[in-house]
Amino acid sequence: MRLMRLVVGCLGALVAAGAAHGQGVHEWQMGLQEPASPYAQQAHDFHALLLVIITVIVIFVLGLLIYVMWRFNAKRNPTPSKTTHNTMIEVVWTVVPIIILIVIAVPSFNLLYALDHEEDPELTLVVRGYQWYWSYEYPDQQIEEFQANLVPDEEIGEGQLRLLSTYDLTGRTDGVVVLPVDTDIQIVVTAMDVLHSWAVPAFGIKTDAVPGRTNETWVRIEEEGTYYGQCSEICGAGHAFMPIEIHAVSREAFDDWVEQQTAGLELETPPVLLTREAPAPEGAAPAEDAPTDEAPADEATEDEPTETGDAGTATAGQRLASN
Ligand SMILES: [Cu+2]
Repeated sequence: MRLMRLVVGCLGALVAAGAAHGQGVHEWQMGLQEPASPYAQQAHDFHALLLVIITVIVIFVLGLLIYVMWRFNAKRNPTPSKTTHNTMIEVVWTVVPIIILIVIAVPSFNLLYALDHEEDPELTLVVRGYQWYWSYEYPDQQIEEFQANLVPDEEIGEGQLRLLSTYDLTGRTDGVVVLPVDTDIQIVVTAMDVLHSWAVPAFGIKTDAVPGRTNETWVRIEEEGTYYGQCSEICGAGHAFMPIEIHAVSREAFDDWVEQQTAGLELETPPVLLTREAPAPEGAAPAEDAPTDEAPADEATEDEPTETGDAGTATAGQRLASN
């Protein structure tokens, strides 16, 4: 009884710890990181499905082995059967594995294609792997390539994590990736020297960074917060020391950050903002096909069906509630 209470207490503490941190990493973490995007959730569910399937298979095979050892050992079964063929069993042990593989393949391919690329991204992040740090660039926001280096142990500050937090060695920026939530973000990954891999578990992303080649993936972050990742391709002596730190913020806060990063720069075209029109840079002629001109129009057309859709759901919800 006391043991039972201890186990329940420990489980409760683990759940509480998970809830307190929400996303990212925390001490004594068990299992996978909390999924932060719809497709990370799908990957999570797929993992759970596979766990059930392999557990059932292992228990079934183990049970068969134990039964055979007990029932057909030399003492209990002195004259063994000489059977070599049984059509029924052969059909079953061919068809059942095929069905299991199909059950695994369908969600697997679904997920693979869904994560492959986003048709109409709202934001593009360019990631480059170097020995041994990552660099980031926001082409539409006119934010030039900046470095994200590992924070050395002796310089870890408040709220930073050893081997996971990043800063910009050059001092030009914070050296942290800032991304907006509820936005379809295209992530373009390449490497400048050797193979690296840009992996953020909470996003369900692990994309190889290959020199001379551009790989693509995408994410839609659902919750604000700090997310971490690491290089996941052995790339040399500093492989373990090139972390990824991502601050997910609201779309408004992201625009503020973009304006802050581009303030005082002489830009030919204004940076693309997500929630408002960017002020034209001083002295620059208004660009004819500035992407910012289209953004509000798109939003306006998108808003209408959403509103009616929401109203429809609300009435459906009310109808359900009144029943
Ligand atoms: Cu690397």
